Amino acid sequence: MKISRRRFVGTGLAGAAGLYVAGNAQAQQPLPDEDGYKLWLRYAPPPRNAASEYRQAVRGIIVEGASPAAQAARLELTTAIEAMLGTPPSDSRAGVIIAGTPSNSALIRGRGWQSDLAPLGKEGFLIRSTTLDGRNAIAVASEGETGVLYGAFHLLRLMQTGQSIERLNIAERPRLQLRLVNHWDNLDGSIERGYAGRSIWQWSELPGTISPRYADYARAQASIGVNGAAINNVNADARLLSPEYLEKVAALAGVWRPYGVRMYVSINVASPIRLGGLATADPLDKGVADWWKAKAEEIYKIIPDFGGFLVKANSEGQPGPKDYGRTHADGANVLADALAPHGGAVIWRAFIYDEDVDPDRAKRAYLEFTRLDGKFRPNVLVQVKNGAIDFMPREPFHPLFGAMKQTPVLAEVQATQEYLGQAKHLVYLGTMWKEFLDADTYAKGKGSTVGRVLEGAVHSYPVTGMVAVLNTGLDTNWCGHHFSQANWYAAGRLAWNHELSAERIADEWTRMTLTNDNATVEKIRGMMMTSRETYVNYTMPLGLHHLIGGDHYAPMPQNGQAPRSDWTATYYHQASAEGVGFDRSMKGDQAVAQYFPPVRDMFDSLATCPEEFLLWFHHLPWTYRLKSRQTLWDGLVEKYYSGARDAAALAAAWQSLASQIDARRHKEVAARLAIQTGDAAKWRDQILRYFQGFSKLEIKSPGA
Ligand code: GCW
Repeated sequence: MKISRRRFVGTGLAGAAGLYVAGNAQAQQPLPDEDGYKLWLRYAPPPRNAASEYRQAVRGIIVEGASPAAQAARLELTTAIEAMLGTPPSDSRAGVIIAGTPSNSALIRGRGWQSDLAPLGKEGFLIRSTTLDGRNAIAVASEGETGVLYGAFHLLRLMQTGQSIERLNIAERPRLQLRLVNHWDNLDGSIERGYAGRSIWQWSELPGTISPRYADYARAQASIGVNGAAINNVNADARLLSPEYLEKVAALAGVWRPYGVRMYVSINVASPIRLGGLATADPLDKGVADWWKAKAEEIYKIIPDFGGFLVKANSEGQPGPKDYGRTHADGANVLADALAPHGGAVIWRAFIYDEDVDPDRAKRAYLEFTRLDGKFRPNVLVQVKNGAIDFMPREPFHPLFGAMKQTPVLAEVQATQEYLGQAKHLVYLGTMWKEFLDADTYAKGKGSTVGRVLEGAVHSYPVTGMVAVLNTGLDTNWCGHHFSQANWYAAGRLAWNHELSAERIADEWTRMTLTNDNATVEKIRGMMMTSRETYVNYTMPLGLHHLIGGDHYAPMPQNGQAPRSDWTATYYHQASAEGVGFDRSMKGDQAVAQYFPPVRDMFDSLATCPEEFLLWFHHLPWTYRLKSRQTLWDGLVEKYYSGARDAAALAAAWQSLASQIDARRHKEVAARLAIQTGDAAKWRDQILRYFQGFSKLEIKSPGA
């Protein structure tokens, strides 16, 4: 396919080079308005001192190879450097970037780095300072073309964040193999839990019309190392597998291919009935197995590098193998057998919570899946949400991490802030995901962190990965809230390397997206780093969870009516005159026993249970003494008050940066921060008043 030169058409910093000097503390002119479309790939002029270094280092770009992937790398480097530095004069004494693989580039092959490249694989890369014909050069090398592209983006990131590019010797490889996103986009253009406009996939126009946004999407994904996307809602419409839609899917896959983004689709398990006209979708039925085999063949004919199927089955009304008395393993295996000859995978979600399994929703998935461990085909992966309930503002890690010894487990996190202020609140999730990835499961003793489980270092997994439910929509800035872009960015960066710090990721994103001015970056990073704790405090502190109603936005602790008890709030908080919290201790429903012993004991004992999980694991009297010696009631009051106060402080901090950010984005973020500040105070008051109805204790507002 042809790679168009039109990048980020019609938006943002037109002809940015030379318009202003980033590191804008002394800027005289107002910054040009930006709309956020370019995400973190704005390629704004670098800080002045860095720019002169870069100008010396980068006068020319040589990307050998004619494939679409090589073209993509060439185009990215060329347009980025041009945007950052202005059109460089040719200067034979100055430097050049050479990029390629040993097989498509004689200049790379000639360096003899093959043995250094081999362990990095086709997605890993080297970036090294070297020479070419006596001139300084920077080489970006990989065994694979996607690796070259990733290396190019990495080099550009160094420049976008104002770092020196002299004496480079960088070797990177992704820690996880599948770095995926899931879109909960429906075929009618709506998005389940989408807060940034309608779906970016224009189904009615495809395959004839290819929006330039599709390639920009793929570029953004490649820039953070995302290598696959499931395009449609897990509450899946069977029609997606019809020939008509598959042709559209194939067209999109073609746009993504040069950027190393593979296509996955969510399937409806009842497709053999709904599409194929069969009488059953029983996974053990021969006709059903044949139907899936034929469907897989049909798909691979038009999408040869198709990634596989994502499946939500027997969950929240979706059909599944249990409808026929079969297990989740039976359901996954029939699909796995159909995909295996083509190299595809089945990603089976563990988000299931049938009420007949256990009275406690938090225990159900573990009970169902641990007994199936070892029964799945090798090309089946189980996709597990970070916590056992559902993307709450804070959950302990899901006990399935570390418990599946023979089945590879992918982590599912949610960038769409369904329960975290949606696209209205500034909540940076890098810190939340790090808390999760760094949590120690003790599955094989100390150091068995979730991150290490995911990379197959605890139990050896043939395939590894992490997935983010993405927050993109047709809004010009993709994510609704400008700061929600940071969650997309962080999801990719952490899937690439879960050991990166949340702070570093926030720093990178801020520099690339907003400004390189150090003092401003520091302030914004500070806002981002505390934002999630702030959100927890004004919504569900001390281990409270699921205090929500229908829209999952405003907390609704009074919610006691729903088609299922485990969709209410009262089921979870269990507030009464005596106290509050869900007793999952060994004296309660023993959910703690699903964790490995030291973790189980830590959560079980009030002496060691971290207070942020207190009411997740324990039901306690309102007068229970916290570590601070405050009563539980007073402690709760303090949390809610500090949360609302800190939300207001976020808005004030942003206000103080008005001269450092372009007026448009500053105003748009400020408007959302005003909503956040107002809601935080409202929610604090509503929730405390509700619980006060049980505790009958005074709300002593701190500082009041
Ligand atoms: O968080 C819940 C959401 C549902 C979603 C479900 C899931 C796609 O409220 O909207 O459905 O989880 O993850 O399957």
